[in-house]
Amino acid sequence: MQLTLSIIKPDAVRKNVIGQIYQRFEQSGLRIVAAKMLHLSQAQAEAFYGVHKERPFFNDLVKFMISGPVMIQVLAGTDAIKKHRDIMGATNPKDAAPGTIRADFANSIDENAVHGSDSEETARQEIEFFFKPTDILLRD
Ligand code: IDP
Ligand code: MG
Repeated sequence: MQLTLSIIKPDAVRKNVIGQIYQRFEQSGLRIVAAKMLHLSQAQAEAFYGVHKERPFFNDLVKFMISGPVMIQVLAGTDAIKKHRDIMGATNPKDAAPGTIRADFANSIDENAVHGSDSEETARQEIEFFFKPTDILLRD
């Protein structure tokens, strides 16, 4: 059993496809064990994406991530981090395999519908960034 952090980004929330993306999680065997909708502040978005602060796209990424509400959830399951990354698809939707979330719901590399943790360490840090341990409701 593993936990990972998922964010449905402002473009996908604007498209009204939260439910369709949740269905992908559930169909792949992942469980939503915590969730909240937030409109991130600039400081929150800058801190969350701090690892990318030297990248040329950082300012645009932050601006996009605060352009509207996001839906944030913790997903649980066997091999959840990789399973989630697999159903998300590649960062650039042009490279994303057919049937992945980004292939079906993202328009561009800048506005690519979803975020997912990429390792056990980032999953732990990213979950902690948004949720208290008591927010996570594990069950069988
Ligand atoms: P990931 O979301 O697939 O893990 P990362 O490399 O961690 O991809 O990049 C974080 C986010 O930054 C991406 O999801 C995307 O929104 C944005 N991003 C990454 N690379 C580029 C780029 O080359 N141009 C514009 N935005 C980018
Ligand atoms: Mg990443």
